[in-house]
Amino acid sequence: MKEQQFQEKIDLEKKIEPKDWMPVDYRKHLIRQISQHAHSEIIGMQPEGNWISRAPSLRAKMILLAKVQDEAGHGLYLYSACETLGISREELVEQLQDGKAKYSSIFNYPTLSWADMGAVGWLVDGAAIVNQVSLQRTSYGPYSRGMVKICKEESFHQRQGYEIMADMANGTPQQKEMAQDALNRFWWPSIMMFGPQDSDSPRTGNAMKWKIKRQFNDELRQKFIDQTVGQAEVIGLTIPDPDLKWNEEKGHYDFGEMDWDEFWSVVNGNGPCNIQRLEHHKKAHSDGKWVREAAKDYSKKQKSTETN
Ligand code: BYC
Repeated sequence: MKEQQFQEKIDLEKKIEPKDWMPVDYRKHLIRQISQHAHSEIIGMQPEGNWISRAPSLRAKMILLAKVQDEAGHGLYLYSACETLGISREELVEQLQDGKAKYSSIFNYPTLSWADMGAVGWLVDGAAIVNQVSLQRTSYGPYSRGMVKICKEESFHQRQGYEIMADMANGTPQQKEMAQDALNRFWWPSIMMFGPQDSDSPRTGNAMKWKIKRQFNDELRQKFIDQTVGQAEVIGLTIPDPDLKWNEEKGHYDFGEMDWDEFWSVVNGNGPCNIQRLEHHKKAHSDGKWVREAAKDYSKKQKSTETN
């Protein structure tokens, strides 16, 4: 009965709020997806943080710093949304660090040149927006509201990345080569961010029934490809896919086969930077222990002063 009422509410596009009744599996599904999303934002700071000290101008440095700081903010909104489901921040961090929780595969690729900051903003944030615009309509209230704010900031991120790519593509032949190389390395991992093909996506059934996901992985991937091809053409770069071709009948681009062995290998912890990313997170978390303790003590002290 409760389950039926819950589903009716979802079907009527009403939001589920933290204190509402929800099936155990809906709660678990949300904790998994929102926490993975939060971890992606936090781990995603590393490949870009790598270039803050080497940004080519003060303007570029300020913009990159602001972007990386935004990602930290996104992680915090998402951890807070996840905590409304009855799990603590400590547990979430533990699940990330011991490998039980995932984060986006894309952040296990290295950022080798300044042009990679362009490719990450343009393609990775670009892919994230396509996914997250759709998630603004997710059925869980706190996740949905978090997505609205995050999407606004992601669209600035996407533009800063595209600006870097455009400047480099219009620069010296060597700069153009760097931009093309970054596109070559980030194209396939970016389109794999949308997850496995629908036929291989075990979570999609429940996610769509409960309106946690609002569009299929393949649908979102196609949308991203359709909108990105023209952007590459405008700045004179070539997408590294010989099978990419406009299909007049479908009104979409056809594209080549993704390397699913590579995708699953990265997802399962064997990508080029998986170990490095987690080690870095563990070190930063342990170095920050005194700050967390001091903040807790301070807030305890404040509370006891207020009650006295
Ligand atoms: N990477 O049944 P499926 C950002 C896992 S970051 C790793 O399709 P689902 C940003 C999947 O979790 C953007 N794992 O699952 C930050 C599942 O494993 P489990 C991050 C992946 O959940 C800084 C299994 O494969 N965005 O914005 O229905 C700088 C089966 O897959 C991936 C989000 O996280 C992957 N790419 O669909 C720049 C959005 N793909 O949990 C940008 C929220 C799949 O069963 N998440 N897996 O062990 C989602 O929308 C969905 O979770 C996904 C996957 C579309 C990613």
